[in-house]
Amino acid sequence: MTIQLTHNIGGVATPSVDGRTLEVHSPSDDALVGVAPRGSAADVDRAVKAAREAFETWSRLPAPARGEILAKSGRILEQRKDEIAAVMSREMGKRTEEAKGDIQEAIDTAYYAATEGRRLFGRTAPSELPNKFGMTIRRPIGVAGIITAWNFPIAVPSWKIYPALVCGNSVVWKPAEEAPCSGAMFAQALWDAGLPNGVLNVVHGYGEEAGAALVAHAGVNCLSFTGGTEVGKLIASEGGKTLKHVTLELGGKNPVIVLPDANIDLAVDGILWGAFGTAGQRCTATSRLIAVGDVADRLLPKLIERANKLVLGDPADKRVDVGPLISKKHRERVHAFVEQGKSEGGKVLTGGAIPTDGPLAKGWFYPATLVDDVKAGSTLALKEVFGPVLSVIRVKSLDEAIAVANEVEYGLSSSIYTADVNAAFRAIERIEAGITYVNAPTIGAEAHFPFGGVKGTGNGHREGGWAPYEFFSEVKTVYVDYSGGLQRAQIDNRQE
Ligand code: UN1
Repeated sequence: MTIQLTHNIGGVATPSVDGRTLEVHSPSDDALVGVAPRGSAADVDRAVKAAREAFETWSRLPAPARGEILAKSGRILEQRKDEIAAVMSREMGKRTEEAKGDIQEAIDTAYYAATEGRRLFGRTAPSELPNKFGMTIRRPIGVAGIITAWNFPIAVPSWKIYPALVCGNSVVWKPAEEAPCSGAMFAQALWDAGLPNGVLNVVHGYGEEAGAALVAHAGVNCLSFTGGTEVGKLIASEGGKTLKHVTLELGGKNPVIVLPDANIDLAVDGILWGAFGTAGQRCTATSRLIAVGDVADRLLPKLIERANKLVLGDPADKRVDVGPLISKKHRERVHAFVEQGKSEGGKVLTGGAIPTDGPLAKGWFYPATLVDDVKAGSTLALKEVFGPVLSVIRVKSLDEAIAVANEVEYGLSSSIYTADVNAAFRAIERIEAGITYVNAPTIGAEAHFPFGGVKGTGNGHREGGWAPYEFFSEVKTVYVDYSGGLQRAQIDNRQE
């Protein structure tokens, strides 16, 4: 049965003003999964107006009361987890187990955000003058525009929407056009939990249309975006024209460094999960294996053997390890990177060919691929692939490994496998990334720690944990002078 979606503006289910729609096809077999309205500037404008109106009452509700609605939505997501995971898996190709993990990340975020409503701390500090009190409080910003990617259709939106709401903002959200059905189910959990009309508005559509309209709209005060680096730069510059606060979560080219003293079997487990989990379609995916000294000779035979055994296929089938890529076009891009890697001297150890037989021919499948002898500085060593492709770069020392790890334009996640605590701490200190794992894969960030990256991965903000509440609220400094007289700072407390 095809899922029919609508925008939700001010609590009203509504088609696009111009009546246009877009289709959602499963990457597993190209079947039609859903039809969503294709929003334009007119729909965004209506949604921003609804959000602005709702802001007036929502922002005045005490933050702990806002938090209670969020907690309830978390409980609803728990009840609906299986049902939502099935839709997510169907529309964007994530394995069911991983789809449940995606939803669990949102549940964790709901409960964290709910209790943040009882913190949203300000500070006090002593005044430099007698009988005067100084403190800060946090105020909501206004309307938050949120634009998210298809690879985490619920977890990543939850990192943005929950903190925005508990801080007292209202939201206009454009979910990814490839995964709007599970996105809509996430929003429904909030509405069913009692979120008042207009506090969260959903406008479906494409980035160039609905997304661009949201970025440009003068009634939107802050923007939070997860997606590609080029689009992120555009959003920062367009949003800057109306002085919007902007937070960006962009690409990655995440390295795992393996030292000769590492536990090889543990490294193999971590590399396989990091590189081929979610078919490599995570911004945290392990994309480069930087093998130090002779470790590659012990590591690669095991990796090849295990990668060969990974089952490609229907993400709803429990026996499957790797689902499809999101689209035919994206698969072409991934394959082109592998071809480019070969032309630059890389050797394909396993994978590297588009399946053409049986049920796999119906979807956008691509096998787990290992490319050895990738040269530092080459295309495959530098560019984000966003697919199940792992480049092996051989180096001589830890110093060289760290230099190679840092040669890319991105800096999201990273990992080192070693038994040497000194080496681990050197890597922690020197790898240019927002996240470093020791003896664990590059994926699997937990909802209550800050998440984000340096360099081309973002613009300095973090999601997750305590960080986003700073972004989604503004500080007000309050001075209360109870001296009964005029006291002049910097002057009356100086005797010269
Ligand atoms: C993303 O790929 O956009 O750490 C987010 C992880 C997940 C989040 C990934 N918890 O891999």
